[in-house]
Amino acid sequence: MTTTTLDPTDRAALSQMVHDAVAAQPVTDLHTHVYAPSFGDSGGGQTNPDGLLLWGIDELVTYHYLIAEVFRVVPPSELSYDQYWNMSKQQQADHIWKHLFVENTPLSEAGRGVVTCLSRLGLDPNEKTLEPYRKWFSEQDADGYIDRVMELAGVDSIIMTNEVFSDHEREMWVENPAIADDPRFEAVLRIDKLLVDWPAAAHDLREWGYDVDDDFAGNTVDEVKRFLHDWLDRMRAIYVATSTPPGFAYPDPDHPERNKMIEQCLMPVLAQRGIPWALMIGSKRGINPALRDAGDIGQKENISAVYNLAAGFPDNRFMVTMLARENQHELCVVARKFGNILVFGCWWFLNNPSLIDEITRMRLELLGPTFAPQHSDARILDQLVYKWDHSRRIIADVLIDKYADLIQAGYAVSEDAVKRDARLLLRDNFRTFVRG
Ligand code: FIX
Ligand code: ZN
Repeated sequence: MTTTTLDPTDRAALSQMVHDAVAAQPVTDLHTHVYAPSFGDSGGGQTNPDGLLLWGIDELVTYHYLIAEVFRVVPPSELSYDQYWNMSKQQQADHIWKHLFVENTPLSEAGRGVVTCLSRLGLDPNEKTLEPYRKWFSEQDADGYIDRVMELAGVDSIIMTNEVFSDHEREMWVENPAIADDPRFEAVLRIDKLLVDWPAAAHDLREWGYDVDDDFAGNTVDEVKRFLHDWLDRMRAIYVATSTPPGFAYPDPDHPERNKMIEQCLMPVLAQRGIPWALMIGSKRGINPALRDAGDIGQKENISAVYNLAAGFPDNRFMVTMLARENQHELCVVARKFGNILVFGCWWFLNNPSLIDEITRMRLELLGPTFAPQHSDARILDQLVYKWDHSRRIIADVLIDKYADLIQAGYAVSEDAVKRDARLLLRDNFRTFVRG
């Protein structure tokens, strides 16, 4: 039991104590798009282009955030979208490296992230071409590299996003139900299509042997529940996730089948199994479809769906993240009213230092240490290194100010308390919430 309490006037000691505690705390990365190597390794030297595990310099540099950014430097009038997409992955990476990292300064968060990754891996981030990095990455093996990245990032578990409505991924699960038996990874059942496009999802379920009707008649409710149980069992999923459609509402008078899906299928199954539903609210997909994954935006959504669900299903638990900066304060206020809500992450376009600082400060002031401040949303394994390096520093800086305010008010801040709070914020709030 370390009962060191701080000299209230010693800000430097406080700062060191908090940064050390946050840096040392293993984090469970509760939402990523990173896959175990058993899903196919397309990283390093591009061994398997159909693999779902992405890593290495060409993947890092062609992250969809950077694709969007390079088209601001070299607009489609100079290099059309088709010309870009017809390039090889290496040619795409060379194009981005030249225009965002060599001829311009990588001042964006996604740009700085690549620099942080390379530096933390012990490489010089100032190379004029990608060849030196390609050589280094070609000498790494996926399994050992995963361990190295997790160690550098301080990540104790990589929580995947497993897309049951992706034919490519679903077939892997059907062929090999043990595909995710890798202690470094845990699975999450992602079911957007069930909520976003029920008729299309119903067609898929019928193809897979579930007796469902578009109008929810007959055995539909029982069969959707069977589908959910089957995949929750197969994946041993620790929660179910949905990126909700624009204008998401609950209840939604214009989408009676969505209300039924939630009320009669999803909520009963998740309550019975004691696992949460992660609501990811505020994306608007494909406003520039030529950019593919980079073509989405975020928009303000109606907070009433969140409090109607939390109030309407008190036996269910809801992880909630919202994509619009404008939704953050009201989400905190709603979470104050419902203990079955876990607010999490600075999602996607909020995953920038200025907004992580603002949002984390707001959350601590309204919720205390009862939320999960961040997830990486990494699509490429190596990104864990920069996303957690950057976020840990900001979370620690915000905590320092909050502890300083407390000390100023006369509260004795101990090293144990600081370590406990870091443990709650970076791992245990989430772990406790998914266990229920
Ligand atoms: O819906 C999601 O899980 C989003 O995070 C992704 O669709 C998005 O492309 C992303 O990776 C954001 O960081
Ligand atoms: Zn995501």
